[in-house]
Amino acid sequence: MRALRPESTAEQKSGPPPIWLMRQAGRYQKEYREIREKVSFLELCHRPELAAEVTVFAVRQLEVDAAIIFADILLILDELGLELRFEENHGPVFDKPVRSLADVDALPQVPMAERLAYVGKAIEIAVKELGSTPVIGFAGAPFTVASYAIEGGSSRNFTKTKRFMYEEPVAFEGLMTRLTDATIDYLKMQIACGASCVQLFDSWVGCLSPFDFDTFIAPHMKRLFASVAPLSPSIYFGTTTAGLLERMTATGPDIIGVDWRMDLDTAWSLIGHDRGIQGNLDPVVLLSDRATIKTHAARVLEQAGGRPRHIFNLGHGILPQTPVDNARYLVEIVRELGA
Ligand code: 1CP
Repeated sequence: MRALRPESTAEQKSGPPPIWLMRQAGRYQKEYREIREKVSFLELCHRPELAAEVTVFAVRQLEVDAAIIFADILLILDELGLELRFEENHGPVFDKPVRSLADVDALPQVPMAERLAYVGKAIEIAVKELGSTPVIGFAGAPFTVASYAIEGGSSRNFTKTKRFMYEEPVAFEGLMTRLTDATIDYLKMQIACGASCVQLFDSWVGCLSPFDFDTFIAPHMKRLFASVAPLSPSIYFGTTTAGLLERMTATGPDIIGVDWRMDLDTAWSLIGHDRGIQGNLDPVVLLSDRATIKTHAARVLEQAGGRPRHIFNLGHGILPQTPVDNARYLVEIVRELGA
């Protein structure tokens, strides 16, 4: 938890940075695939004992410093009635996308914390199992979640999302407000259930211009972080965010998560060293040999400069074809080099 605390200063430097890996529980693990042969992904999310089991297993297998609760950023949309399903080899599909003001107005008012209580239950179980290892709670940031709602699934260029934002600003604003309310409710519940910190996944926000971020996104993120700040530290993660880092920082998170498309030291200068940074090894490096992993991990550590508020992580989720041994080696080498 040291990395999360603002009072950490350069003078206090000691030891390697904390490390965890985005998507550390998942398909690259044989044990996860075995569970998934018996239950669907959504069933796994809905069963607290099983969700906690895969969460805890990842921590023990990789020997990382934090757990992230097993869940998904899209669960919130399912509860809003968009009818989430996962198509084989195709990813998420929503049969009832949001494409008009009428669609936004028709979204049901649901008690989100209550509906997603099964995630809270999984957090409680994982916290109990893990003792002093912190459990990170999470949600999708409203823009990234809105993109799935509007596109009806994954997207490459976010054309439907952006057209909706430009042509129907009132409806888009309404959708963002609804998602922000639901996300605040959901995160507060996760913190109450024992999450030590929360991460907001704004994976696709980097598709926006700085002007669009300021106009359509920033006010919602400010409200979100202001609501969470009294209760828990927060991490704001996005990819291809080089043009947005100062703006993301200004919305109020404690830590910014960055991908590998930018040097960590350059990113940290833009964010400001009074904030923490998380990242930023390219997940593809983990498909390589040990010498390559060591070289690239050393570069990230060098760029972090031994400052105490660095959390070592990948720049995006671990890839399904990653050998488990390579992920374990990364954790080992970061501890060794950072010592
Ligand atoms: O078993 C399977 O096939 C399911 C694959 C899978 C997994 C393991 C999905 C479907 N979600 C998850 C778990 C998950 N998702 C976690 C918890 C596990 C952990 O980190 O250890 C987290 C934090 C997420 C977050 C998530 N889901 C994001 C944000 C992070 C990111 O990678 O950018 C996004 C975009 C999703 C949506 C999603 N969930 C699953 C799929 C296939 C997708 C679509 C991704 C896309 O559009 O490209």
